[in-house]
Amino acid sequence: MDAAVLEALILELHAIEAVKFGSFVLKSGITSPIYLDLRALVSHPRLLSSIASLLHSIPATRPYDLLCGVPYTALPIASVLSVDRSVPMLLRRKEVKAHGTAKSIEGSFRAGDTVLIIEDLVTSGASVLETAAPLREQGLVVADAVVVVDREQGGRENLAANGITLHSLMTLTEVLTVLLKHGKVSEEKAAEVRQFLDANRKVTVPGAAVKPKVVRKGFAERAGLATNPMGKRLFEVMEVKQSNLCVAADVGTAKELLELAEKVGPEICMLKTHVDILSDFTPDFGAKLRSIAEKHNFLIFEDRKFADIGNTVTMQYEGGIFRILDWADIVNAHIIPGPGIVDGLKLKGLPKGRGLLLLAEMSSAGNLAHGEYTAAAVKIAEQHSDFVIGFISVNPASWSVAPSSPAFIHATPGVQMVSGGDALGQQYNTPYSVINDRGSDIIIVGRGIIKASNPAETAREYRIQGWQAYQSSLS
Ligand code: 5BU
Repeated sequence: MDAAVLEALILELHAIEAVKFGSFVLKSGITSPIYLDLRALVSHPRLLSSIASLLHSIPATRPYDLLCGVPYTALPIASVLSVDRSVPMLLRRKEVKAHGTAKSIEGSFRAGDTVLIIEDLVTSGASVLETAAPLREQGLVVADAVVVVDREQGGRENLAANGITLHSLMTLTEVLTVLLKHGKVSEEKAAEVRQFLDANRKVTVPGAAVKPKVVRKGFAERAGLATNPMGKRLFEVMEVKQSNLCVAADVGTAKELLELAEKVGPEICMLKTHVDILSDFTPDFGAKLRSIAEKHNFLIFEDRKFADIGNTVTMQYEGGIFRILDWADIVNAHIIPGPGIVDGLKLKGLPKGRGLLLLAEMSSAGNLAHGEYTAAAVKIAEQHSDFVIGFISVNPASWSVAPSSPAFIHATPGVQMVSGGDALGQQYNTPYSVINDRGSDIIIVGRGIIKASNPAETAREYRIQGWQAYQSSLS
């Protein structure tokens, strides 16, 4: 955009108090010295209209058939653009009705149509992704998002990691520079905003270690190649439910876990448990969970991470209070003790038709599972392909020794809509980057879903993102 036009626009936004300085608590919980609120635009039709036409003048990476505004602030902007340029619009419902037609997208479209997303502000990119997910679920293509202001807090990178190119009229830095030039903000406040921006950029570039995109066989075809019945079943469930989502049910009680399993059950191929964190565990837990798993057709994966000698793990698997063998379809094991651990688990698990995942990599910062260690996991898996169904992997596309059979499945923890991490070393990548760039098959999501205000709806969004990423890696 022309510098003079940009300058005038920023001054107008300031004049209508769409840009404010002070101390504001943002949706993410962080305190910001600058606040942008474009809701005021509805009271200024001329400005609204010029913003809409400026957004229209941004070239998208591919031609689009439809527009969709992110609810709610961007809806008037999208409507004006739609009317001005005669481009039909879609409406994404923020709250999907549980009854009636329960449509999440309103308006006419055909699968394969391309939709341009319109948004007022982008911080992490999460809101754009929430709108992209149900559009993509309907078979619509989302390649570009145009926004008025990019807050430069990782949104561009997070959207790119989900296959969406972000285009903005202006960045927060540009807003600040113009307002400073015109004396609308003090040097002192401007320095505070700059400091805030530097401290909150959160730019993890997911592309840093990204390999060429993985091209793989479909899950249905891989089901036919699986030698272990549980591995075969997992592929089949994934194909039938169009889900490569595993929810990590890290809640404190069996009661909460069973409730969560009911809620997210329809969206998942697998539920991952840590049975030893349940304070109210009773011996009937397994039977109760299995009946929910049967009802919603998902597998149960107890993330037990066995790590002892063969003889000990047979007892840990079958006995004790938890009797994991009775109810968990799948368990996992470290390979640190050597192949004897697999022999031990197989002794108990194989006759019951169970499957095993080997920990080839981990998601936490500074972990030691890489290189030779990962290669050793592959070797052990190949020697026990009757029982080992695959791996806990983080970036299988980067492995120097890849498993020879596509029957082995990769499941990856450390997944959220936005890349980043927690305070204790967990590292997150996006569903798109995990499946499409890193070559994994299943996304394992814990807090991204269980801490959401609506876990069922959020699980649906993760399922769609994971499935779309997988589909795009097929072609
Ligand atoms: P989160 O809330 O999405 O960070 O939960 C991740 C889950 O996956 C949690 O249950 C971990 O115990 C589990 N996990 C992991 O995060 N990283 C690993 O390398 C392995 C398991 Br193995």
